[in-house]
Amino acid sequence: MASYIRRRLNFDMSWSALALLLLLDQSNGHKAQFSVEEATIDEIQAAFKAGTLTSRQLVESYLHRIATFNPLLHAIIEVNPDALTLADKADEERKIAKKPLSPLHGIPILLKDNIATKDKLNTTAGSFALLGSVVPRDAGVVRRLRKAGAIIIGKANLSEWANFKSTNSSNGYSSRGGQTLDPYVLGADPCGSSSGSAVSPAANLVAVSLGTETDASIICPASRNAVVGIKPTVGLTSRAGVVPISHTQDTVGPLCRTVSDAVEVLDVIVGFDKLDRATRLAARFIPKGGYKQFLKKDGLKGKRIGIIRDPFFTTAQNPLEETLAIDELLPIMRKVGAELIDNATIKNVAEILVGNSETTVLLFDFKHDINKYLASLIKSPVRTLADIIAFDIKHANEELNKSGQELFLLAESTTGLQSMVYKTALETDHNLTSHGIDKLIKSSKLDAILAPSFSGITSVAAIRGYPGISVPAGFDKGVPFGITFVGKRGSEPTLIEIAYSFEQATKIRKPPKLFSKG
Ligand SMILES: *[C@@H]1O[C@H](CO)[C@@H](O)[C@H](O)[C@H]1NC(C)=O
Ligand SMILES: *[C@@H]1O[C@H](CO)[C@@H](O)[C@H](O)[C@H]1NC(C)=O
Ligand SMILES: *[C@@H]1O[C@H](CO)[C@@H](O)[C@H](O)[C@H]1NC(C)=O
Ligand SMILES: *[C@@H]1O[C@H](CO)[C@@H](O)[C@H](O)[C@H]1NC(C)=O
Ligand SMILES: *[C@@H]1O[C@H](CO)[C@@H](O)[C@H](O)[C@H]1NC(C)=O
Ligand SMILES: CC(=O)N[C@H]1CO[C@H](CO)[C@@H](O)[C@@H]1O
Repeated sequence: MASYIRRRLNFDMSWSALALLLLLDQSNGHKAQFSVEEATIDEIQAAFKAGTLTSRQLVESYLHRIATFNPLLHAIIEVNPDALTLADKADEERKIAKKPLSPLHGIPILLKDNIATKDKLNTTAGSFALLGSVVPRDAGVVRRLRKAGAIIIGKANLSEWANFKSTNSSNGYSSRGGQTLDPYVLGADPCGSSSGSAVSPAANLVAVSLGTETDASIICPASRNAVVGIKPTVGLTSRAGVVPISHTQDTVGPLCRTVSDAVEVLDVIVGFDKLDRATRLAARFIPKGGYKQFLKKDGLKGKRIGIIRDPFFTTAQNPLEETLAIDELLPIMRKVGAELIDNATIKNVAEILVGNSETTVLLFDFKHDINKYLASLIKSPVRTLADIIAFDIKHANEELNKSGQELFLLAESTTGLQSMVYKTALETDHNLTSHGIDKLIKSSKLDAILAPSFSGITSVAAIRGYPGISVPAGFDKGVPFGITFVGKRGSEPTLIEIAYSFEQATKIRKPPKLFSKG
């Protein structure tokens, strides 16, 4: 308890220091200039409208911060050489626009390096094996971003191959991009695999970003870098053109400083894509009028939320600190009207966490899906998983320096999607879900469940493509942590109401001191 109170004092001090600096700034008589630090999409759009900011100035500010801080943070693997040209184009379009533009128009967005772009940027999942590969087209989500007028500012560093190469890997490390650092505590684990996608908005190197998740890869880095991560229902966002792990579990989602920013990005990237069959089924979940209508300050009112203490409040890292801190947030949630069902239990959660059905599905999917992705490339140094394995051995100094490739080898030994082993594992995951979380949600009439983000809650959601949202919940010795709300497929409207209301009631995010004026 004592250290938690001490942390709260630090928190207050950093804000007063920041306030003092801002005052000094004004007393210097500097002309008020738009500061990108903590700027939201709505604030940026308001400045565009008022004529006090152009996309070019905005992109220049971010490029300046990237040049200053990225050599240390390694959060960004490549910057788009055309970013300023695209900004000029957006500025021109804004001048002559006859109808309202998308909220993302003229806004720079960073993409995890496993999301394909048909431009000067490489798409490599952080591996030299894909350097020089030429993609056939933009990824489905990128096509939607460009149509909305967003500016692709670069590619984010990641845990190489989205962390499906080795179990002995370092979060945020890729052979091409080096080690991504957590901007709050440089020696802390930034988590992964969407590490750069979380660190970059956290340190205000970009406005907003996209990551991908198979299990934890958006939720965990969002949590460790004090940003909001939305892991959408599988199929809500197209995976076409994304270097895959698993068509069963992969999903693309936003990492942003606020729930509102994340929702504005989500609105643009969701929808049907003929190149990803899962989007056809999930399209029915997209509400008329989009997701912004669910940004309700009183969104927690009347929501029934199950708190899964066992085992998630005990197996998470720094469990005591996080549990105590989260416990202090519960009365705030109750105060704004949430009904918390404490100690709710998912009966078979241990089976999900220690069983191997999830890993089995991923290993079978990976071989099938990565071979399909590689075959679709116009040009590539590698065409099959076997080629990647051989490439890594040949370039061991670069590719096998920090980890092995035992997951690649296990995946290569799988025998295809018709295998009974695969089918049984898929069925096990269905059963674990219907007998577990589904039963709890139904019997306790829950709107969502809640647990620390850095916990197995991500696996409960992952095995059946359920969505989750991580929101900042506190700092432990300076390292951020979040809590995650999970619901059934298509429950994004409810999760957004809950997450936004929680964020507005708690306002826990603060920028990392090392990379801000404070
Ligand atoms: C893509 O990779 C090639 C080969 O290393 C490099 O020359 C090029 O600059 C890279 N593109 C960008 C935008 O960094
Ligand atoms: C939750 O359950 C544990 C063990 O059964 C118990 O010690 C704890 O007091 C319970 N907490 C609440 C808030 O009900
Ligand atoms: C890792 O890289 C360093 C620097 O390039 C090199 O000295 C070392 O031998 C490499 N280690 C392995 C195991 O390849
Ligand atoms: C993981 O890799 C590191 C660095 O190569 C090595 O020191 C360590 O022994 C490895 N651990 C396991 C469990 O393989
Ligand atoms: C899944 O559940 C069904 C019905 O409850 C059962 O018949 C089947 O054997 C279970 N499958 C697996 C793989 O456990
Ligand atoms: C944009 C950028 O800073 N990219 C760097 C990513 O990390 C690699 C490896 O350290 C550098 O070579 C790149 O310059």
